[in-house]
Amino acid sequence: MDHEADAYRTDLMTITRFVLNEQSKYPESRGDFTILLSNIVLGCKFVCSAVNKAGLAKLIGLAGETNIQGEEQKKLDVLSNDVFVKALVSSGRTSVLVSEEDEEATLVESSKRGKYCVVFDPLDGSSNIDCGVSIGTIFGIYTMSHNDEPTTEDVLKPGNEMVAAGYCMYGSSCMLVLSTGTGVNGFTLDPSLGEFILTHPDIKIPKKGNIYSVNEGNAQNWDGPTTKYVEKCKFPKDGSPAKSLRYVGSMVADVHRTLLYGGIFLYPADKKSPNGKLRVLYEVFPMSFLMEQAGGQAFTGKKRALDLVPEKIHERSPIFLGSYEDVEEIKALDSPSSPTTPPLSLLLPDYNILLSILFLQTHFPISDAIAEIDAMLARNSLIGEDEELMPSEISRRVLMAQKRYIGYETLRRDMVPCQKPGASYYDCRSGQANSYNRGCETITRCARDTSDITT
Ligand code: AFP
Repeated sequence: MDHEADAYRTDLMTITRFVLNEQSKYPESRGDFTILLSNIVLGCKFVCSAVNKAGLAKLIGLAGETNIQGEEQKKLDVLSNDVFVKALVSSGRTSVLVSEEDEEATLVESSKRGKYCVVFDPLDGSSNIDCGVSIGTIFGIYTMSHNDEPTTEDVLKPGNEMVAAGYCMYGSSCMLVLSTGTGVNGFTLDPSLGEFILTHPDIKIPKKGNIYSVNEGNAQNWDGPTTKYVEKCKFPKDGSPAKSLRYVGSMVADVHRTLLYGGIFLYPADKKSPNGKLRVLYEVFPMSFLMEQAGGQAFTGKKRALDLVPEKIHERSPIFLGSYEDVEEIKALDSPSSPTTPPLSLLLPDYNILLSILFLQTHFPISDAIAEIDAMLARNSLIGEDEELMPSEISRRVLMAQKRYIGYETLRRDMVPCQKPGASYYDCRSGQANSYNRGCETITRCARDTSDITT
């Protein structure tokens, strides 16, 4: 008889035992985190049981309310939110709670306050409830940095200040994945014991994966780098196999698969949603925290996701997260120094060559303007060294070069000649513009597409 294997099977590491073990590494710890976590675990067990019974108990269906994002709330959303808010407040270890379902943060009454702030989405992916697809709870935990009255400012902090994050997935099994900042561990609920048991110790995401996960129905509204990346997944030019597409539309399920199998999950910005769809505090941050702890990366399209500093509790951000090398590829596409970034001449609309001469004329003598344009064109090998071209031919070649850049169509829709009297540049239609000065003029640039226009 294999006693050792037997012992292994009977020596069950429950989530509480796991956290107590962790706690014992910090002699000054008073067990507050363990108490907080047990209350989160209780909420997860309750929601798991409610989700399992949903079909039978008629918990699905509209509750007749809409949440603050204007989405229809389901009964299960309402129930899950109530359960978590009550479990967290009654733990006596929290001061500020932010839930996806509540417009305002909950500031816990003084007699029940503790040193933690919890941001959470009690039931993410709720549009999947009715068809029994995996859904989940996502949470992130901050500590209060002072003893004064709690305010929402206490959670408007970058994700890299979170002390723990996790999710619970209500799927074919109920799994809680947790990081307290020292790696990622996965616990599966044993329904007969009612305990989460450590089943996936020290989860590491594969360095590179062969799955990409995105809502491709939004493709017509994506920007250049996103379109280019997804094209690369489907039609790799380096001889590597094409990636498979998997998309549930439930972040917990999509991120869970990404964590275990590798690859990339993206919810990018698009024309309709310039900040993406997913919420920074209780979707982007906790999942980014877990990804980094598992050896992956999370990127917003501009910077490391965990370095974002949210200004509002329900703020959204684009997100690209997953295997280290897959996210590196996205970053390379977005980098301003990337050779794929179109230069100024290629960002201008099709009658650009003349317009750009005019534009430059307002700042430079005409000879400098022409020399500048020649240099820009030569850098892109549009004109051979001995060629002498008419402006119309130059314009035609520029237009063709522009079209080779996937982001060009997107860009054109977004930019219109500026209507302001005396201005000679372009405005963003999106309203997502940053203004800055070039010479004596104010130039408006679109959020991401045209960031290189400053060059
Ligand atoms: P719901 O809670 O409305 O189902 O939204 C789920 C979610 O916030 C996240 O879990 C998914 O990753 C994402 O939205 C799916 O969004 P799309 O339906 O736009 O693909």
